[in-house]
Amino acid sequence: MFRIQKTHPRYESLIKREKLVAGIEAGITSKQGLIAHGRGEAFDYLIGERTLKSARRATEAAAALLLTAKKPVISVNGNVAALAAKEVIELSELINAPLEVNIFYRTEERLRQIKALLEKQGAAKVLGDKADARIPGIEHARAKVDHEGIYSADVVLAPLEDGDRCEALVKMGKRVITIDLNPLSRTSKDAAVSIVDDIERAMKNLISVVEEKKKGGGKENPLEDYDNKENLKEVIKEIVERLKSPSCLSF
Ligand code: PTJ
Repeated sequence: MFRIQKTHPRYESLIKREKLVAGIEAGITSKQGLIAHGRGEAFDYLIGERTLKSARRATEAAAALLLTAKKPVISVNGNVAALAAKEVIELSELINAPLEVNIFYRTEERLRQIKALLEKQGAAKVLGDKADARIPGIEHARAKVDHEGIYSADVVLAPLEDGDRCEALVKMGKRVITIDLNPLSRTSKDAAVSIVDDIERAMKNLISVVEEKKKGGGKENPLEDYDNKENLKEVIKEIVERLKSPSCLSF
């Protein structure tokens, strides 16, 4: 890993890039993952690299959905594995949900590497290599899933997901929770709950809200008055307000 000085004003952002580069070198992240991350970075810049109020509301709803799910599954791709392996493992333990490696640019070798990484870091159950079921309406290898995992899940946490697959999962009747810095993506629009935030920040917040809820705290029924489309409009309002603020407009 390239050594980044902690004093660098963009330290955290540069470290994320280094983690993704290391992910590529380890055969975990796809090269296309770098491009996807660049798009995410651009949105994060507009957001102000912090968690918006609307993202906190979505996180409350996501935690409630995960805790009331009969069969939740957490989908892990090459970017998520490079940036937030520890956090997805911690969440899977907290909500007793398996992880499923489900990658867009599917190769069996990369799938194996991601599974091995998660297991090495302590994941109890990692699915994805059986690939004994298919998501209907999706072409080629991208459709492959495990029957006991995503295929039969009622709630799927699918961060940084492709729009086609999110739509197909929703058509299967699943409630999809996504984490995506782009509030305009098809995935953000189709999901039941979209957390518009960086994967690392979002996962850390989600873990702490789930922990709080398990102790009986937090908002009582956040799903009751949660409307994902309205919340996405709030995300855009918050971004626009920030861009119009004096701190952004002083050159
Ligand atoms: O490992 P694979 O083969 O499954 O590939 C993973 C990627 C992410 C390359 C693949 O799923 C892909 O191409 O995704 P998309 O369709 O580009 O969508 C990724 C979304 O994630 C985009 O809307 C990005 O803005 C968003 N994004 C990128 N980096 C982050 C992010 N959202 C949250 N946190 C990030 N760090």
